[in-house]
Amino acid sequence: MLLNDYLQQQQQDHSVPSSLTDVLLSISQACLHINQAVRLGALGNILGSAHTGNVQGEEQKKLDVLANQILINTLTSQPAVAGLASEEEESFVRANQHGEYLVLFDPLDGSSNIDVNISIGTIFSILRKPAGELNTESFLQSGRQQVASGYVLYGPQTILVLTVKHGVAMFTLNQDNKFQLTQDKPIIPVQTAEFAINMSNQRHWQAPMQEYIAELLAGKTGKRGKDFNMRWVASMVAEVHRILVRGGLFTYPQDQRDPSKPGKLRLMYEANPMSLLVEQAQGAATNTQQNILDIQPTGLHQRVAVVLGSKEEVDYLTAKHQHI
Ligand code: AHM
Ligand code: MG
Repeated sequence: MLLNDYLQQQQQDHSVPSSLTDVLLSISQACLHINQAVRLGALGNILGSAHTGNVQGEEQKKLDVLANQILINTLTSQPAVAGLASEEEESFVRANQHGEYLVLFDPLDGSSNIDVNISIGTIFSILRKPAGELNTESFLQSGRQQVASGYVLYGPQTILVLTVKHGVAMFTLNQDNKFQLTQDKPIIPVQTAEFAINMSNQRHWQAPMQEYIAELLAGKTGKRGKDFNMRWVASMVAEVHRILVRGGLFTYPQDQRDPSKPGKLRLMYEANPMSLLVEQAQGAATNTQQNILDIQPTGLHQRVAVVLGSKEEVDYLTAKHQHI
């Protein structure tokens, strides 16, 4: 089944509005353009730095800038879109006056992996536009309010994963350059023996995280009584995809370096859309103090600690944080 047919079925079975499916189709079109650029790499002159910085002072790669522009161009001409917010833009972007939806995105996630040909992705989140004048507050809705979210993974295969809040669907880009349904309603196993964390930050972690990872590393001979395996791709899209396929725990924790930055990942462009997918696949997502989807945002570019994946493992780690 192709993406179009899947979305039509969602309209019929779950009354998903046709305007929402239009937005999702526009996002998928934009991602096909991004995919073409990714596949060409050096031949498309898309590798390397753009020699510019984004709003958060991070160096932008050429592909960050290109992917951002492709999404903005495509979505501002989609009538159902009222406004956009991007990890790469300081303020929101106005689209169509009568649009019903707001689209928030990280155009190119995993930027440090672009030049070395390791999986990268695009992450998106869709909210309803509240009534009245469009302003920054219109976007500051909790993750629970999302009507859809998803990502496109530019890996060995190009894969689109989305939810319209009736389970998760995974599509693989076929030879005709169309997204074809390859897995419907994946379920994340509740238990796991695999974790993902950037170990180089260990000295900065808070005590509960130190204790938790030490238990995992102790393996069979430690408190947990089993061996754990570790993965770290440094592309959240690839990590979440692995967890949707075979389970696991992913965390980018808050650490002691800068108290004004609770974590590296962004609530609106990364944590919320991924948490919705994980929850729709029966996993869990938390900042260790509350469900990520219940956080009331205070800023477009706000950061958050993230723990997500197999439910029992997320609950185990969360319990360790209850006494700090
Ligand atoms: P980006 O949006 O600038 O690419 O940063 C987000 C990425 C995530 O995909 C990934 O989990 C994390 O940053 C990796 O960070 P680190 O390089 O510190 O391991
Ligand atoms: Mg990014």
